[in-house]
Amino acid sequence: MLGICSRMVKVGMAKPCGVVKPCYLVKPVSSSRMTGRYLSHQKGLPNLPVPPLQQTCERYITALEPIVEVDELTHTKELLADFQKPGGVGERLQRGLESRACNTENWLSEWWVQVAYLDYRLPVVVHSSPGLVLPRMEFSDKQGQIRFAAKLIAGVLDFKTMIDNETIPVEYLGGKPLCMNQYYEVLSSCRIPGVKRDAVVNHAKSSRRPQHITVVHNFQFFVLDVYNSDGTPLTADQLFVQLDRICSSSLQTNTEPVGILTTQHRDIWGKAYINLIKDRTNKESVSAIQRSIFTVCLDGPMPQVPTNAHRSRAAVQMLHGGGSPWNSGNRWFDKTLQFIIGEDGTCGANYEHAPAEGPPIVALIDHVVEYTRKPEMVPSAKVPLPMPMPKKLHFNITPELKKDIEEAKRSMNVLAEDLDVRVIVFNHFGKNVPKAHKMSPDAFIQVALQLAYYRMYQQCCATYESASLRMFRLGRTDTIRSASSASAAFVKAFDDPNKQNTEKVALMEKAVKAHKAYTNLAISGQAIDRHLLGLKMQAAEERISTPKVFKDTSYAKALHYRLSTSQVPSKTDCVMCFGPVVPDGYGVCYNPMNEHINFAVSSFNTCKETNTADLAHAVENALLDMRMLLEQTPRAKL
Ligand code: COA
Ligand code: HC5
Repeated sequence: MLGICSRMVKVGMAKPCGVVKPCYLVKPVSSSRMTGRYLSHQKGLPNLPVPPLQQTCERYITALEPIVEVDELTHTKELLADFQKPGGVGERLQRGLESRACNTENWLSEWWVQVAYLDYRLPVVVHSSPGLVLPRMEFSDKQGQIRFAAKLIAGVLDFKTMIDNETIPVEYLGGKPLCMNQYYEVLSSCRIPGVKRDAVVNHAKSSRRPQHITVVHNFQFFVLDVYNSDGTPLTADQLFVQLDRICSSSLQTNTEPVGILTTQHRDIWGKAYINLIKDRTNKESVSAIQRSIFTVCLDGPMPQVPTNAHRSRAAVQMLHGGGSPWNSGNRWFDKTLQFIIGEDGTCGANYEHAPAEGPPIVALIDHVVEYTRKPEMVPSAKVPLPMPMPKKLHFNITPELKKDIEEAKRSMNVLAEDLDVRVIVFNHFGKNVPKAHKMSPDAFIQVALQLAYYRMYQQCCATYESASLRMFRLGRTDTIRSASSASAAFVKAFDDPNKQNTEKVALMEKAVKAHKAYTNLAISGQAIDRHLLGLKMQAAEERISTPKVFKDTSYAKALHYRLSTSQVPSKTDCVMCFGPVVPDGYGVCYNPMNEHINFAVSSFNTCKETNTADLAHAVENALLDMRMLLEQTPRAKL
């Protein structure tokens, strides 16, 4: 079994004191609090390996076969032969990487966070930060909204106790324990914009641990202390009182929604940020948001849509807020974790991706949802401690900042218009059917995606699926390349009337097995993408010119992921969503449950070649047709 699962093995978590330093912190904060058991768990994890050079070169060629032209492949083979010849540049870079691996906790993580996130300059909104849509809750007015928000906050604080006590259950993948560092990075942290490169700060480990969250309502920000003076967390009832006070004191919509600045292109926001924090009040307000444990967005309405489009509208709300007339200004998108709650029962989250992958966020949310479903506690007889009024955060908006805000609104609205995101619930089957046919459900879904794409475009495309590297200390992700020669052979044969069903089934089995094999090598640190990135980064580090293999059209094609996909499983019946990573591509996130699969599919309206609804429909048909083929075809005994 290879699903990420947690076993109730309590492992005390220790402060990453130097040994397990979160490498993407710009200014590492003091590291004296965590104790031994977390450290010994982390220390016991293997180091991320550097795969053999020749293996990566061979696997790279194999991966290119279904996605580049024959002459491009021939050319790339020549470049690779030169790259890996004895005494060549490849060997030198490989040695450099191996020595980096000996001298760091993880040779890749810091580079990855820089390249994938902090140096990436498109807005985090849609382009980087995922949204998470929870099932619609049973409330439909302001009181219901804040009652639910109060419970949710209490649930997050309950989870935080496990973080503070260092008792998050260790998770396992394929029977191996996983790195737990990401759990310690998602609360009390925030991205900080820079003019050329961003940074992430985490205040959870500072000596003055943050005691407050931020709440946004009608585009106005408030600081809400969530601990009583005796150190106990505020109860849901106390939180309700405080949220009610916040809402009553922010009945008017703020006409200068400073939060919208965080939706901007990062260079533009980086410049505006310098201006913004020149003012002392602004600087203090921004700092309060950055330091807060997390943010709660109490949203206003969203545009009316038919009932069957509610989940898709919720995906829009979680990804970007719907544009400036709706809720995009009711956010601080740099905040690592924002919980979003509408008045109509819609709820979910948006998270800034740099500090962590989806699974830790989902584990936190699963816990919170379970917590909110517990029957209401009878208010304790104890007289509640007096609570200070939540503090409103003030901003002084100069004419220049006003211009920046207007510009941010315009860009956000263009992006909101451009994104077409749809949530579909595939109700016919879930993991049960592939399992009954002795196939990996994830591989089955990925092969179906390949079939769907091929049917729409009569070609295969470079496809990305996230693979967890958390078996290794400070591991993040590598790429599973779902378009393989085996998947190409299957999708080409599927609608070919000259092929027998038995042959199609054999090709399907081969494709599914090839995918599972790639998955297994990816999660064990033997995939190609992060290694190739590492070799390229090592060349930059050693100040030698970028080797030709990385300037090659094949490399560009290999990285142009028209299908960017990710499986994010959860206990709760929810769905994660993200945007495409190329202008002419799709984002596909799915949550396979036992008897159904939740999908979120996205693409850009400005691209004439893509269509979200068509791909979603094609995926449903591919899944159904693959099942039909299996059911109609007697298989040889395995
Ligand atoms: N026959 C029967 N059952 C099978 C099977 C087979 N041939 N192969 C797998 N299964 C079962 C598994 O035992 C597992 O059972 P469970 O439901 O009881 O857990 C289930 O099917 C799912 O396995 P599979 O579909 O193969 O996928 P996986 O759970 O191993 O996940 C990845 C694959 C790639 C998603 C996973 O390895 C991973 O890396 N996840 C992290 C991704 C991530 O980080 N995403 C977010 C990025 S921000
Ligand atoms: C709430 C979870 C959303 C999943 C986000 C995700 O899969 O991000 C991928 C991260 C990675 O390193 O593979 C990137 N991707 C969205 C481009 C697939």
